[in-house]
Amino acid sequence: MNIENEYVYDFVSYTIVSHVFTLGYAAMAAGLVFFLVTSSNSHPRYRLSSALSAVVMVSALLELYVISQRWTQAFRWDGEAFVQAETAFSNGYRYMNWSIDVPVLLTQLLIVMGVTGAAFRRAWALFAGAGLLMVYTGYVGQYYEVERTAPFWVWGAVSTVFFLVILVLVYRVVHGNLPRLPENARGLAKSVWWLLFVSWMLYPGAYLMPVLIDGTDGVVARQITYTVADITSKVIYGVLLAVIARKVSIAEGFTDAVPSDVARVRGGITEVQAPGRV
Ligand code: RET
Repeated sequence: MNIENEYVYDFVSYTIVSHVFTLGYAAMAAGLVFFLVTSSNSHPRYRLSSALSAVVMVSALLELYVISQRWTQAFRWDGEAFVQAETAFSNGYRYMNWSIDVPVLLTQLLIVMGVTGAAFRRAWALFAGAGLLMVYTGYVGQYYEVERTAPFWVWGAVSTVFFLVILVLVYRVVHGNLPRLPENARGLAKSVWWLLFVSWMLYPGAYLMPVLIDGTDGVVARQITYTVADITSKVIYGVLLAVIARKVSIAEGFTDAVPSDVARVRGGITEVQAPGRV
């Protein structure tokens, strides 16, 4: 049982949550178009990252649409407030979505940072393993958020251990591979680390929200937190990786990236500038 089912909502609180869900899946739809349209801007080697962003967009779009429908079905207007209806609301859909998106988002990082071969396989296995364990242990814990008995804290703590493993690994993947990137992409790669760190921290914040803010304000704050986290950790993160992939592609001589950036057509002859000047 999630805490959302414990309350009666005034019109404003109920509709804010409803609108925030809509923003969430609309952002995923917009991201989907962006990633499909721009994937050919980078070298085929990095296009898989855009394809994976598209996968993340579709899975999150579906999940957020389902959760938003669930919100509508779980409460009904009784003339004064929104009260509990036949079905229960559940945040569990989010956890199921993360079990797709967490491994996929981390795989994108490996691709764009140029990790290949055995190093790729090793990091991927650690990311996928720790990612799934983090999500599923948290999933068990969230069932106890109303009573907040021992399992809520214990499973939350176990999940946090896997989260820390992921953070250390992400830090290493980003900073250990900076020298591989052209200079004009290094600052952006460091921003990816900060964006991931801050946006992923919002998820445990949302897990703890019933402890931090009790009542309907806590529910509104939690769904806003989730939506901000979703848009930054999936859409903005994907856009940043796409920009890095494009810069790396251009530096590696991928002349189709943005023709006006890398080549000047003079009298039908394409003159390619030296890598590093673009
Ligand atoms: C849980 C349980 C409480 C402890 C921790 C958690 C971490 C969740 C994270 C989720 C990230 C999700 C992403 C989804 C993108 O699609 C499971 C809430 C630490 C970090 C990035």
